[in-house]
Amino acid sequence: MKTMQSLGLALALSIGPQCVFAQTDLINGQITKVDQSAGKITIKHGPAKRLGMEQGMTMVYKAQDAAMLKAVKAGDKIKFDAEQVNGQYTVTKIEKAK
Ligand SMILES: [Cu+2]
Repeated sequence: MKTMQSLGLALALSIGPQCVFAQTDLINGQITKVDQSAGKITIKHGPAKRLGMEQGMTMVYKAQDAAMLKAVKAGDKIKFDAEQVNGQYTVTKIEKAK
């Protein structure tokens, strides 16, 4: 019985960190341009296989919320998340990278 309990604990420990990692699995990038009036942002980013981008590139994303663009500026290094909304690549989350 004791063995079962420690096995369960070991499983919980090994699963935990992976879940945290999945949630923070953002794309690394650097902002090259912010266009607040158009609600768009240009990001030079690394591979984002989840979005079908095998290699790094520079491209324009729509901002999900225009307010997101107020906190960032060209040259900022960021971590971001994006998804395709109505065929348009849209940034859903931006975090400043340290
Ligand atoms: Cu891209």
